[in-house]
Amino acid sequence: MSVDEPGHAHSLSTERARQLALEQGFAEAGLVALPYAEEAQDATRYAQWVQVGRAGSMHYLTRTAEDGQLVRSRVGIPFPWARSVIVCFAGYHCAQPRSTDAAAPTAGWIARYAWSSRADIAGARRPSDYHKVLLKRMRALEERLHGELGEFESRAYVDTGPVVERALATAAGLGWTGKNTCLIHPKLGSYGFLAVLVTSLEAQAVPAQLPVTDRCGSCRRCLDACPTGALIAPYQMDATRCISYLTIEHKGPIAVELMEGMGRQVFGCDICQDVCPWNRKAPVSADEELVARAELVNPALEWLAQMDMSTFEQTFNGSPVRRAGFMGLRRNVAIAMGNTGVRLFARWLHPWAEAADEGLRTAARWALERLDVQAVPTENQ
Ligand code: B12
Ligand code: SF4
Ligand code: SF4
Repeated sequence: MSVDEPGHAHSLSTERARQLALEQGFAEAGLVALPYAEEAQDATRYAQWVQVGRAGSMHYLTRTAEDGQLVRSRVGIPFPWARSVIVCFAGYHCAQPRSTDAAAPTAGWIARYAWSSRADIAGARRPSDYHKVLLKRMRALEERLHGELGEFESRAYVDTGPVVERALATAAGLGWTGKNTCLIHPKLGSYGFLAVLVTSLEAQAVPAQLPVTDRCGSCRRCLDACPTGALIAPYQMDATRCISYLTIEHKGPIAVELMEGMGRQVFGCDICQDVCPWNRKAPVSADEELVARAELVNPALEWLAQMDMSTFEQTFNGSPVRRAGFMGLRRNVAIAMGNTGVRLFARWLHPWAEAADEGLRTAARWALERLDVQAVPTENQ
């Protein structure tokens, strides 16, 4: 079927967009015609979220255009030429345990999305990062469309573009916004990445896809399970309390009152998705470029603690975990150690309690106190 049907020069149908996305290896895809019906409501929600300080130090979320509007609140602000967005979903669910399953008391937790690997030319497993893996697919999709339709404006993004991907995914009919704020696909669940291609193509006037209705019902498992109270109300997150933000995005010392709730999470957090019933039935993803690395599932805290800068680089080069940084990961490990009740960890925590890095020092001192082991006194104490 041709994309460019008579009377629809430079236009695109949902079916064709979806077909091309699936050919690139995505599990699902949809098309949004701009402006979409809920755009004003989403823009208001976004502005309110930013206004009350929920974005913390993620300043890229609060950037404004010359007229004062938040750049991300509507696709048309950064991209005045945009007429449609192709939204793609790539699953990363796997058979490995959940963060909420029983585990060794000395094990930490790295979020599922960061476990990924792919085979290199020699067949060896190398860490992979969904940003790179999926951007390559989006660029191939973009190229196919340009081959078929010629000149038009387009921008492909995975996570880092100035758009609210979950709002677009909902508008594309890929799922609903759960009370945990994740995009939940009715069959694939929420363990999925989103990728977008913003285009100047008119979306063809096919009957609009039906929005997926909210299927959370009376459930509130995610709200009850969130250990730091980041889900302040259904569908509302205070990112500054979210373990994912604290362990990945936030640099420096973490507020002491949040440390206990962080439990054993050393990079990201899966709790509000691991308790979600819609992820119980979700199929395991067969994506060859997003295969779980066994060593990152329930990693021993001691293994992470003994890493020096060079082993950190070797282990996490090409992996999303690198974003936390060497000191950031070590800080998170210190907090997780404090939450284990395993006093033997004091041998790592004592030297860290004297570290020059304030984030690590604060975390290690708190952990020692929590393990009820006396911290080595310093001139500051
Ligand atoms: C900043 C950010 C974070 C922040 C803040 C998260 C947040 N809830 O806002 C932190 C660091 C905490 C974070 C954590 C995670 N993130 Co993140 N993150 C982003 C990023 C870059 C921007 C999100 C954003 O704009 N937030 C602002 C709020 C207001 O937007 P929103 O939550 O998306 O809400 C919109 C809609 O949901 C809707 N909406 C809001 N309220 C309501 C209420 C109702 C009733 C309804 C119907 C709709 C609705 O309108 C909002 C505004 O338009 C996106 C990528 C992107 N460019 O969009 C990835 C993204 C959202 N993250 C992703 C992932 C995978 C994660 C983690 C699972 C990682 C992990 N395991 O640690 C956790 C999940 C935590 C959670 N429960 O959301 C995926 C989500 C995939 C999915 N299936 O939902 C994305 C899309 C990245 C990607 N390309 O795949 N993330
Ligand atoms: S990712 Fe963790 S900390 Fe963040 S909202 Fe979900 S359960 Fe709470
Ligand atoms: S745990 Fe329950 S309330 Fe939370 S997102 Fe899943 S279905 Fe919705």
